Amino acid sequence: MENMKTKIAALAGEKSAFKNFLLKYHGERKIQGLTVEMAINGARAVKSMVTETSDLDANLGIAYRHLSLYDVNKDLPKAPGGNVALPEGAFWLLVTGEEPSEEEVHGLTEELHKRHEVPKNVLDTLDTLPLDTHPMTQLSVAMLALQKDSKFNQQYQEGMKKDQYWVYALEDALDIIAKIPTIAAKIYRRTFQDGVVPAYDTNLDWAANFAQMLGVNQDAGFKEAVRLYLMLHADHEGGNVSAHATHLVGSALSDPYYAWAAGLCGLAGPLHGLANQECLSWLLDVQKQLGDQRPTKELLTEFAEKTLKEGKVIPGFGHAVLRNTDPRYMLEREFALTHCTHDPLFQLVDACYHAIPPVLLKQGKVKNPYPNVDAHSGQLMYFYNLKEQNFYTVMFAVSRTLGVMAQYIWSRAIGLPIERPKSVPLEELMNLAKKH
Ligand code: AMX
Repeated sequence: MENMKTKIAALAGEKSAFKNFLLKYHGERKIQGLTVEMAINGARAVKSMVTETSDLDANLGIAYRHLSLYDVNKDLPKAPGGNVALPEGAFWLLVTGEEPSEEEVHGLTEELHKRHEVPKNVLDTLDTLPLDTHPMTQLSVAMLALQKDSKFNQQYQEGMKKDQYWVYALEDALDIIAKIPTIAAKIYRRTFQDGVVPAYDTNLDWAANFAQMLGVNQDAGFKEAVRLYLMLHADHEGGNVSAHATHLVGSALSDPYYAWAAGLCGLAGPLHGLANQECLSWLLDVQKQLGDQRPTKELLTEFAEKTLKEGKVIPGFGHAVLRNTDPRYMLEREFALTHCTHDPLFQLVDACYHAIPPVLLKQGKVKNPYPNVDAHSGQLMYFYNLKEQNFYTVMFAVSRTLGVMAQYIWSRAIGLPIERPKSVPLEELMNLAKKH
């Protein structure tokens, strides 16, 4: 871990100086004209935040630092015998901006194993919740129950200096990343299975151990699928609801536990993280309606046209920012083409891939007719026997912990201040519009 700390320490001074230079010499420069539409419609695409860890290009998809997801998956260290980049490596890249060596990723995995123990009071707190409590609610409660051990908060109470903020942010980030798989597995096992969590295995990497603790499939393919899932969902810029909520709450110097608990509540929204569970429900519904018929492009075209005529959206297609097929979808598709072409649900996903974009294009109003990651993730989990859709957003959350924690560290390292945009009543917006 010393190596990661040294890298952040070396970069933090440079980045802070750069931020101060921008503020001093270019602070008044206009980068975008604000419009009434931007103020009303959720500040979409308004360049008004700093996120160091990743950047979303409408055509190329997300880049973790300078690397596309294809390059992340190709270049970063793998598990022995595996073909998928380890998510720990993605975290290293998101934090330091550098591709980690095998040794650095191995060291990080070891560090996470050392920190994995979840305090008994947190597990007991989960056990007080009714079993029909949504898994995302359980996860948010557990995150807050862990907060009493925040090192950032302890140090803050003891008068920590500003240049030490990132050091204790990193401490909390590592603790949260280390513990969240056990908490998620506990939530899965108590909500959907017998309540017993398979033993934590320090011989495995972070994702493979999580896959094993879920206890649904001992297949090596499942461990690879979970590595892929956790690597692909780790970060998606700073403006999405969960990343922004984490950043906003963190900007008040609330510690990483408080900040991520807020982010988790945002991730639980149906327009954000919950969308993947809706996609799988839609696919299963289509499968039921098709009955014994093989899913062909022609049948799916008919089905999609019918869905649109009924005034419904087709889940898993389109995106608020992307204007091309989501690379996360393409990487999941490549994985499925290697591991599960015989799966009837994959065959349905494949038919959708070919049939739906032309139907959406013909309709004429959709800005992006291509599939997003949610159109595939559920099929992979379902194939490996993780069938409870209510749990899928927790999988997403375990992964996204990497990105939001990496950014939390950087927000403190470069001293980003409390967020406080100016809001105005609609009438004032009208007055402003008349003036310009
Ligand atoms: N099926 C049918 N209609 C669609 C559509 C789809 N998949 N995607 C967009 N449209 C419609 C919109 O509803 C809108 O119709 P309207 O003008 O009558 O209101 C019109 O096409 C233009 O929309 P847009 O500008 O292309 O998209 P958007 O930025 O408003 O919305 C999104 C983006 C993702 C909400 C939308 O594409 C959608 O509802 N997709 C299906 C749900 C989904 O896949 N969600 C997961 C997104 C990924 C994620 O963030 N996790």
